[in-house]
Amino acid sequence: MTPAQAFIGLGSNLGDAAATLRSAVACLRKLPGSRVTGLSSLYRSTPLGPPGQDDYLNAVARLETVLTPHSLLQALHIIEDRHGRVRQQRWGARTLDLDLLLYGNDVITSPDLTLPHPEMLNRNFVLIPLLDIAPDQALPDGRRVREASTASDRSGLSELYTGPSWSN
Ligand code: A4P
Ligand code: MG
Repeated sequence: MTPAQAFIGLGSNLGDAAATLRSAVACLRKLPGSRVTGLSSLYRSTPLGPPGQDDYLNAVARLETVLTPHSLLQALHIIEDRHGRVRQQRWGARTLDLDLLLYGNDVITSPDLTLPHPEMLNRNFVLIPLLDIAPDQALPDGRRVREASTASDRSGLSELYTGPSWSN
């Protein structure tokens, strides 16, 4: 089976967020039938959502995988759970959030999975790290992410570590 290329958004704003994201990347590297082929810089970002939350740390990873989109999503949920993720308030604080942003050119609208991730083009904390590792990334509709995005400014975003070495 030819592997698909998937992009995963990582976010954390509870506890030692940098350690959590480092550990999450280590888990991604161990996923069966998968290989991490790219990792963005690590960013600090202003929280989107309910007030009173700490800043987030965000990054994006590229994965080559033979897992199906749904089994990959399930694997991401297991990694979230392993890091103490408790689903409470929508957009509320979390130890680890793993979003499947893109999976090849798949377009999916099912109750538990929407692809491409519906908010990815509106969030600079997803777009800027994605463009770090895949500057010419295309969407299923053929447009480039760069052209389709509405959030390529860097307001509220600061690069903490340049390049992928933060995860080592
Ligand atoms: N789901 C559907 N499609 C997907 C997909 N492509 N990837 C479903 C991942 N999950 C997907 O997600 C809710 C349900 O969405 C899941 O059961 C899954 O089957 P969740 O992670 O349990 O809940 P959530 O994260 O609270 O809600 P939501 O709407 O996914 O929030 P987001 O979009 O993940 O946003 N601010 C900053 N600065 N940085 C952040 O990273 N993140 C969020 C969360 C809010 N504010 C933030 C950040
Ligand atoms: Mg989520």
